[in-house]
Amino acid sequence: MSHAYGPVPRKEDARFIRGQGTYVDDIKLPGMLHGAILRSPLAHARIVAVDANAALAHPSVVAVLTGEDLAERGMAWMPTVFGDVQAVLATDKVRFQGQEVAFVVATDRYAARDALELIVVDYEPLPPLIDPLTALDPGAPVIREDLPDGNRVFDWTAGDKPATDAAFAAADVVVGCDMIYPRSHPAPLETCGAIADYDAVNGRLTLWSTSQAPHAHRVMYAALTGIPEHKIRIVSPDLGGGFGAKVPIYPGYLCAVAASQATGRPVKWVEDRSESLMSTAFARDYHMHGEIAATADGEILGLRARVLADHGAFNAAAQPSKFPAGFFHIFTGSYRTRAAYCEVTGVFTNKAPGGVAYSCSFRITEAVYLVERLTDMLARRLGMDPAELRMRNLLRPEQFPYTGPTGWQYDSGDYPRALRLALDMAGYDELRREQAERRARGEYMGIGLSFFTEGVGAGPRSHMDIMGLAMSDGADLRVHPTGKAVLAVSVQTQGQGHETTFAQLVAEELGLSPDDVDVVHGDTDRTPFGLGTYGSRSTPVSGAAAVVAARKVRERARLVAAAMFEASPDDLEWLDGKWRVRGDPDQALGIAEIAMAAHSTIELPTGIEGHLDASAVYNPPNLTFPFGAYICVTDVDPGTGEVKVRRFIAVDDCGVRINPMIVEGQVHRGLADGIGIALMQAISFDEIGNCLSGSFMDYLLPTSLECPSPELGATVTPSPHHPVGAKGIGESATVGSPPAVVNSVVDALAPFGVTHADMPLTPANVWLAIQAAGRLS
Ligand code: PCD
Repeated sequence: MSHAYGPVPRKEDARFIRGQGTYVDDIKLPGMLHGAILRSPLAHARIVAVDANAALAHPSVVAVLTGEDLAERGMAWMPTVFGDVQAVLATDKVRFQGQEVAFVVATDRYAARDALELIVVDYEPLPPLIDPLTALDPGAPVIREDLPDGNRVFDWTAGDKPATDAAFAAADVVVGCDMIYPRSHPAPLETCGAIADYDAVNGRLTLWSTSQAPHAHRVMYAALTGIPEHKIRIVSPDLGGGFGAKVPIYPGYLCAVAASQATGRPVKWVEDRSESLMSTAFARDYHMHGEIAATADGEILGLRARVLADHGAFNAAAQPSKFPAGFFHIFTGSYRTRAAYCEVTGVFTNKAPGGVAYSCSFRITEAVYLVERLTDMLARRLGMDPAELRMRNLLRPEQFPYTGPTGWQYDSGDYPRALRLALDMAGYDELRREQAERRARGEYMGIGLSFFTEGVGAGPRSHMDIMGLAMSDGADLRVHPTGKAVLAVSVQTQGQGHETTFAQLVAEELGLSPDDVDVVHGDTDRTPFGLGTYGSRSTPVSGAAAVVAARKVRERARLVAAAMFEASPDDLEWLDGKWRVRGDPDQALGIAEIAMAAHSTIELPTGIEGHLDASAVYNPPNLTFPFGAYICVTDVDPGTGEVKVRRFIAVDDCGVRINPMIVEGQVHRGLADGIGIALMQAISFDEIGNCLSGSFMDYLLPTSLECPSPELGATVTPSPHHPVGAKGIGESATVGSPPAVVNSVVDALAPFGVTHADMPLTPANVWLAIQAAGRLS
């Protein structure tokens, strides 16, 4: 019987709603200095000279670091999470607008900013490379002279080409399209920042920083600074959102470390909004050509895709190292197909580095968008209803576990049930009738579907690592004598409520109240090693570790309880949160009583040293595969191109829900993300590489005005390999919603002959799509 799962109010909210959270920028240390970064105004230029003398003469300036200064410390370049290198402060060239060139340290933040203007940099402009489609042209400017392969980052393929070609040859219909998943940005409300405090006497570095992966970061800092790992403490306090932006380390963090070492004082660096949008991790930027092959009656036979991935100036993608295109090759989505094949080429351009998994489970977002757009196009070509076409091709429940044509093994699913529920909730047939009536009146209403499958919870250590570190996570569980527990985990919440849900996981296993369990995270001195939070992996991996540790505690408690009952452990059963003597359920001991006994002087059975504490390291056997069926209803004004999202129906299946309220909150958030991406957002550049999206005036965040109150539904198909059957949910709605929105808008515009339009579907882009189609109804 579950007693701890359920819509428990979030424990962390008590401090957040009272303004008592502690974010990096709230921390003030005695003698702390402030750093600011001088950034390149040019996208591509050789650095001839940097003159910092005037800045150094500023009365409040304590130090200025240039690339040369860092080079002397061996810190001018840093590793990226994907095994490339990235300039911390540029020495040779600048490679994107906004790149870090110098670091000023002053007694206050304003003086540091002012002094930036006193630094004189002599740049020799170089031709910029902005359009990824020209990156591999013979005459293209070379961005990375340090690498052998010109502007090519990687070539990567997955699937079976001959089998796919054969499937296409056998098809009655082939539909193809070029589509762009634009460069987007996670844009957490709290930007990135750090405070470095180097203690030269003890050789210890304490770094407070906005980090989704404190332990992995510690390994990187150790390699880069030469400070031994056990002398480095990373503290990631409350985070105001992460969304993947806080997975990499950034030059500003390292500048703070070097500056603290140089000045002997703590140094804080916090980026502003424009710096965040222009220089920290972008996401997506996939230029795709997709094709789908089918029979005349709508049976999907094959899929293929060719992708050009714009990686910016350094390959700072954050995803398991054996997968340069992330998990894009899950692009057959939720459908049966005979074969599939994809080719992805990554290129360098003069843009900010990144390629982070902004709510995308490592590029599954791009993959879902591709297959869901193609499925809709196929339906249109065949004159079939898109819901019917999907229903016909969805994997069937009896096919699970299902191994797809590009190698994924989906753990569990009942797809038709989820789609049926979404159609029922939407009143689909009625919506189609309404659409026909409106069309007859010259009103443009769209109904867009998407069905997605994600793979989250990286990952099995046999084939998933980041920087060579296998993706396992530890959990330490201590049970105090009075039965109150403290769980220490390696992952780090950014707002998604781990302090509540992880307490629920432990409480459920031990028959405690979630209030009796505190969760410690975000401090490498107090938590076990693990790879951190992203790719919706906390619940699948670290949550599993917490459950395994709790079950170890429960087994120890069984032995102690047996000694207390003077019974054999085999005669005990765990029932209703207590150990009981089988056949005599009134004889019962809860964890609190057993914990007190384990700490007392009673004689314990051999093999039990005392205490109930336990720890675990969890190596997931597979990813978990959440899925969902989404329906978006839009109204489009063809005169202005304005899109209104009228309704959004979302049925999600993330297996067993620990806290359904938090799960729904995650879905709300992800739907807003997806509406923003589909309708409003792109980090764009002019032809010489000026970033045109450096503020929230140009890079729009969706608000309640653009987002309807979503109508949520749930099905529960437990993961067979997760200890409690849970799958991740954090990114699902961001993955699943953009294609539903775009399919809806394109459906609305069908009478004009519009078959596709690239995101973001801003009023201007919608209007242009109507004009380009050139057919009025
Ligand atoms: N859950 C439950 N149940 C289930 C699942 C889940 O309850 N079945 C819950 C948990 O526990 C948590 C949440 O829910 O609390 C979530 O989870 P998951 O799915 O596991 O996830 P995680 O790992 O925790 O997290 C992560 C994610 C991500 S990834 C992202 S982007 C985003 C999301 O998360 N971010 C964020 N969400 C969020 N929210 C918030 N508020 N904030 C943020 O920032 Mo990446 O890769 O990083 O890009």
